[in-house]
Amino acid sequence: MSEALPTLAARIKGARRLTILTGAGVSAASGVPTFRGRDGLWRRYRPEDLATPDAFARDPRLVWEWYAWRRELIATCRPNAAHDVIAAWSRNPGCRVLTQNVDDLHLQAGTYELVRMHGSVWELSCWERCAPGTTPWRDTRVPMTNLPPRCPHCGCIARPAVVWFGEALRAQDVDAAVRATACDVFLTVGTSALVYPAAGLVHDARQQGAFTAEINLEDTPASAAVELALHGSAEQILPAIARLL
Ligand code: BJW
Repeated sequence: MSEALPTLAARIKGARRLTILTGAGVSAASGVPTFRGRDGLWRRYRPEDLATPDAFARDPRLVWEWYAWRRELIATCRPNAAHDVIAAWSRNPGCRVLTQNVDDLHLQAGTYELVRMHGSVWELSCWERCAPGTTPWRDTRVPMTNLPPRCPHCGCIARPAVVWFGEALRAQDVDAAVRATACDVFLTVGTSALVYPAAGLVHDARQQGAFTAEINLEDTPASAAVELALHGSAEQILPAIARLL
């Protein structure tokens, strides 16, 4: 670790194009539960019961109760030191931030050039895909009453504007993420590197010649593929790197 921090800091300092991919671990210190970690959400709930279009079709109220509960929890959370460092770096030209997180804490921290690959729990869209309702709208009500909420355009059921398993990511987000793999340094932070297409980006970046690094509490499938795998918490390591720049 002692050598690794200055090495990564020097790479970041020398990079014209820096891309950062984040996952739930970046928000863990803010109090947002991860999915697969030690108190992760998938330890208590089955993804197929709650985070698929089939689950929503079967029981929209149940799925909405889960999202309403998560929204209440996230509403009490604030960005942590990891979000703050990433937001500061994002103001440098050539820095792009890709997040799988739906909590919007990167936005709250003031991150520029942010791609929210899996959407946001604070946005809704029309389940029936009526034309105006395919553009997500913001709804930050906490607590949510009268579940499930309705589409303001057609009156049908609304859904969380997040990407569930088996659903395609928005084309513009995939395009932006793929473009961002053409970079000098690709840093993957706080993600289990299990969920595609996000998990494939670090490999694409490396193939194009980027220096790749990972920050995580533990090894992931990406660890063996990156040049530098740093074990530790994002909220400690990122500020430590920022101090070296
Ligand atoms: C810390 C820390 C600290 C803790 N500091 N670290 C290719 C191969 C295999 C499968 C597929 C494939 N392509 C597609 C698939 C299927 C599927 C998939 O990937 N399945 C795998 C699980 C096998 N992918 C999809 O279905 C995607 N869609 C798709 O590809 O569509 C194709 C298509 C095309 C055309 C038509 C139709 C379809 C969609 C994936 C959507 C994922 N959605 C979720 C839910 C979002 C909504 C919600 O939040 O409710 O996104 S699932 C969940 O996982 C959420 C997350 O964004 C995502 C990733 O999780 P993340 O962020 O990595 O969190 P964790 O908990 O897994 O890990 C946390 C990490 O942090 C851990 O490693 C900790 O150690 C670490 N950590 N504290 C640093 N303080």
